[in-house]
Amino acid sequence: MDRMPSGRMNRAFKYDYEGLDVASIKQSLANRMIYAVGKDNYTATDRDWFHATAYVVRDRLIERWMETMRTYYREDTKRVYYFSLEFLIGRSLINSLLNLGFCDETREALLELGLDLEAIADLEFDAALGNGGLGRLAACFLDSMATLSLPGYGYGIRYEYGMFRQAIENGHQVEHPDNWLRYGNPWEFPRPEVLYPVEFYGEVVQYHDERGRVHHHWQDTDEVMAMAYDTPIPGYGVDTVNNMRLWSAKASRDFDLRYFNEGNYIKAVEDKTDSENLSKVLYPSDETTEGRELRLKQQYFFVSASLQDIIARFLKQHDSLLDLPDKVAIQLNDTHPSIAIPELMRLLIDRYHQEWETAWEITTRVFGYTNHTLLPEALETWPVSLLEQLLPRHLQIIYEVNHRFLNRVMHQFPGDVDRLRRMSLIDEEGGKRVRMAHLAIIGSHTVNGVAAIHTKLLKERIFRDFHELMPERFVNVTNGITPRLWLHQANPGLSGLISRYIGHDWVTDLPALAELATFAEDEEFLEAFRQVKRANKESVAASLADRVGVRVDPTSLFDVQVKRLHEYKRQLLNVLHVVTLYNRIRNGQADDRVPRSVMFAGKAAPSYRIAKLQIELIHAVADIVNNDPRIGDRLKVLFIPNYDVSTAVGLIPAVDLSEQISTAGTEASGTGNMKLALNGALTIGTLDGANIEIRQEVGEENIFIFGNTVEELEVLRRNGYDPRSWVNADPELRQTLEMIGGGYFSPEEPNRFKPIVEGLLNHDRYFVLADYRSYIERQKDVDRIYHDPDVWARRAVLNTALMGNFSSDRTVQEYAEKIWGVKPERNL
Ligand code: 26V
Repeated sequence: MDRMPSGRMNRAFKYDYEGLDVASIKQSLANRMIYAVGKDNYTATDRDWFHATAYVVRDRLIERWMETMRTYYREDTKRVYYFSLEFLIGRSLINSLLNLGFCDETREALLELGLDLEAIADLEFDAALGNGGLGRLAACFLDSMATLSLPGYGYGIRYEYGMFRQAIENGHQVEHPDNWLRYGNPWEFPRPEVLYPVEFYGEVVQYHDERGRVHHHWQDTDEVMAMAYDTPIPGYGVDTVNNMRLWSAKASRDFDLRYFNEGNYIKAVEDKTDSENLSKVLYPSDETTEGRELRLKQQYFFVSASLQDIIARFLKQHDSLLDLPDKVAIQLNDTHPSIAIPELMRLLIDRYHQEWETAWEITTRVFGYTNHTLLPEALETWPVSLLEQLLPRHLQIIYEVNHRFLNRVMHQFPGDVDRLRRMSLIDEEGGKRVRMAHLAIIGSHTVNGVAAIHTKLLKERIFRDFHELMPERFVNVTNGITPRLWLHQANPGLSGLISRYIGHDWVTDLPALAELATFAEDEEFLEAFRQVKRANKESVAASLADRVGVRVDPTSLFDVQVKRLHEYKRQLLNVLHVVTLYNRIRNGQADDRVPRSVMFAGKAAPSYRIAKLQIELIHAVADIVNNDPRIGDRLKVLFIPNYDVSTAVGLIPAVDLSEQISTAGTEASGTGNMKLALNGALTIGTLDGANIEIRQEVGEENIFIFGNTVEELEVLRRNGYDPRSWVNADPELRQTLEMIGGGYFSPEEPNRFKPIVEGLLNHDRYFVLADYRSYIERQKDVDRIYHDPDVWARRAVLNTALMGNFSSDRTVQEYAEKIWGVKPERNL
């Protein structure tokens, strides 16, 4: 895509826009079944119908896609390139139909053929090319950029295997490969001709030219080819269709020839597999860096190919690379693609013969860097020794950047040696390592956090020195979510209701939901709202009976925590509440409590022992609680396996209570919190991440806040936090811990959960025990409010009504203005 069609093609190519009416769609379905799938009425399976339907949609995307690319070219629009190791897209069929505006027509056409659109759509595999929040954010941004007609391109890797599929066996997580391409991917277009070489290893030699200037030559490298696959990204209600370009590794012919010439055919084929393994699989451990060579190779592979592609596109229309920053903005989604900074320097200097200063000026004007985490173990560093081997020229450039940068710091803060040590790109302790966040900050014009408190903590804590040196570089851009997927598509009942009352504009103008607040006292509206929630809960209850084998009462309070399993997210605190409630019910201290169904879902990183043990604990508690006759329907505990985008879309509309209970100062933003509140769930949460801004919007009365604040935790830490003292002071907490640690939930293996309790008693790094009592109290308030369906419904409505600020349209607009300097393309 994005090639200017030659004049010849322009004249010769006449196409008709494919029709969007029922008759045209029906005709296309029949044609696509025969000519693309190669089956007829008699042999077609439901999956074949999925593919035929996808092709029908795709045909209608392509024309708009090509027109969009031609327009960007013709208008010479400044583009943004979103560099991300992850795009958590999920399914595309319904999304494309809704965005293009012929979902109902397609449903009708299929119905006339005796088929059910929703059943067919369920057969699509999720594109799960991401771990969690960071990857899903990238997908929401693509939707918003297209909807706003912003010229935004996603660049990433076409993993053959996405996020692992989680199975639960005997309460344990078992990982299975996600072979999502097994039946083919109808949305992608392979571009075998869009192919770039990417070099690894080798050595750098210096030479002087006739004018005595030093040049660097990187030679004797291994070469891997990057081949493009393009996926169209349609905007909602507009003709804009943007592009996501993902790279797949292909062996280079050089590779083959070397061994072929030696007559070693088998070795040649082995090597081919080796290099093609590069894009084989997504790394599944978020928030901890593993420091694996293959991961760094993936990063450089996609960054190098993308930059070559971007420069080639630029040079088709421009002569001077000095103008690159006027036409190109690149956003780095965390530090994962930050090797792009030395790579662009290398290309400018070694390939395009720019001076260092010019190259640096261009580079820093092109890049923006988004930080997504405050956890120290998630900040990427790479061993100098690894870079030296794998990317020797880049290491040289990094050293030079560091040298110049530290000189500047030395000038500003003479004699402050410790500051130099802290700010250096090289961490000298315990084997030299390159600090990728420092590289990203120095090499970008703007650094942003993803929620107000997160940005504040970046400035005050982890990047304090950098903020002191260049305060204007740091900005906040609070995350958002796309209302197209997370309300319009996920919750047709609520969407329909909203549109009947206030019209349909909210889909692209989420703040318009505020008008709903005027109906928060309207009996008829409240009743309709309650009925929608009830229907959503019934349908989830039915599917849970299938999927988990537990019957939940649809009138019970649906209390839900869905997110990656991580200690800082504190699923454990939730479990402590469950056990406490269980005890109270058994003791007759909870006769007035409403029935609750507590649901968990989320994946643990395969090597994260404690997180996996927590999954076991949830299952063990569920097993005891759900089968205790004294409890009956008053408390149910469920773990929903294999949480993914589709599961989220199915579940979120049915939730009453959203658990956002991370330790204050640990969750950068959270976006699940937004999805749930938008769908009328009330939040129980800490003053962390975007919870704080959600509280500001929906009002204190409509959210349940508990726990220590960042400042209070700071005091606890300073005074030497002693978790045991909290247990000694709280008999109910003590009983809860004794049950878990003493084998109440694991009678056949009494010590099974000891490590969890020991972790709490000895360190409690995330202050679970310090927040326990206030959490339990807040949960009681939740219960009290839920007792009155009117009061609850009113608060739920206000949540939906007042979440307008958290549309990713707003987020992307802020990036466009504050960081990218791009404008919507008006000619589309
Ligand atoms: C780190 C690593 C380390 C190396 C292995 C693979 C891998 C994959 C992902 C990550 C970073 C995870 C950071 C992340 O997902 N942060 C989340 O970003 C969300 C979007 O900004 C935000 O809402 C969440 O609060 C934040 O945890």
